[in-house]
Amino acid sequence: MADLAKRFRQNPLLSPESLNPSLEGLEITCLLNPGVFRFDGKIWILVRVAERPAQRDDIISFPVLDENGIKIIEIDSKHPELNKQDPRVINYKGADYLTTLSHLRLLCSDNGFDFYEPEEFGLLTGKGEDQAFGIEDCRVSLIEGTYYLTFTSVSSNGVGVGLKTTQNWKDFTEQGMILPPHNKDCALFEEKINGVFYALHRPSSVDIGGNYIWLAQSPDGVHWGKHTCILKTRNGRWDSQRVGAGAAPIKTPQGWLEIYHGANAEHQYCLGAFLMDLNDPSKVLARTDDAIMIPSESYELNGFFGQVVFTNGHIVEGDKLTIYYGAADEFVCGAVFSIQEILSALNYQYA
Ligand code: MAN
Repeated sequence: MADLAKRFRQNPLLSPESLNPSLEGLEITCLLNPGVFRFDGKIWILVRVAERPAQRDDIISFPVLDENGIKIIEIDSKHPELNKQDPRVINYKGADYLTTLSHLRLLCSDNGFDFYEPEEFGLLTGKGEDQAFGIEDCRVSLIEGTYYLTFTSVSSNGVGVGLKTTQNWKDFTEQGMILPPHNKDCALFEEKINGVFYALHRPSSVDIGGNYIWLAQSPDGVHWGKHTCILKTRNGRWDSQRVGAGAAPIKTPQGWLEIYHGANAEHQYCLGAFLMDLNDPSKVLARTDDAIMIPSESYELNGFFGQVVFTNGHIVEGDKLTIYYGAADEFVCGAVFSIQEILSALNYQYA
């Protein structure tokens, strides 16, 4: 099947050089995976900013957070107990660390492609032991006048889902870790179904099981239970190794439409879609056989981690779905889809 995305001709919209680092001595390495929402008549993105010091050949250095703020860890790059195969993660003396530290930053736009950083909003940075390696990949869902921010909290304790809520983007209520490790890719439905909050999330299992999408329910949007596995990886296909939800499901007459990412064994990240029953989203009605967006432009193929299109934020206007996405884990880009075209690509007899 063809790639259904109409990429912005302005892509990439933002690159690491577009913003200033949060601290002297750090560089922005990646600008990626924005959460997206409307507020105050504008389109906003809550972008993940991944930073580290300028790298030297002989030393690997990266920031972590402790009670005094940012601390830089330095490791001899030839150390026998260092594994640095993956640009995103290193293993040193048996423990995993991230090569960059991420925070979230607010940018806004009047036209959806020129984004600027308004002065009066602060950075959202990791806080406390469970966010010592940063916070990442935030989904923003607006439910009954409150914005729910679900993001990845990373530390040596593991990778879990944190939640903050806000109404004005200045005062935030910290709701703590709502889904413990290993879990990420959590997107809340933007309305309750039969009085109940619903969320998609992605626990990972190292042994039996896999990187599958689950559905959870909650009476209040903070405490989650009744977890059920709804979408699995498919052997030998574009989504064979991992699947994870994008942003909030889109309500259509046919059902809740979710754009998701899938990765294969070569770590190529593509996008696909599935459809859930309007009344009972644990029923998956249909799924695309093929990917609807495949990394193909140079800014998607080459970057900090190439061959990646990853979305966790979008804007819906009638049939027009504008997704914002991270390309090659380094740039922020945009693309437009027709919702009808995605619905037509769904297979109701999917395997
Ligand atoms: C994976 C990648 C990284 C991310 C970590 C922790 O390795 O998605 O970008 O930093 O997980 O979430």
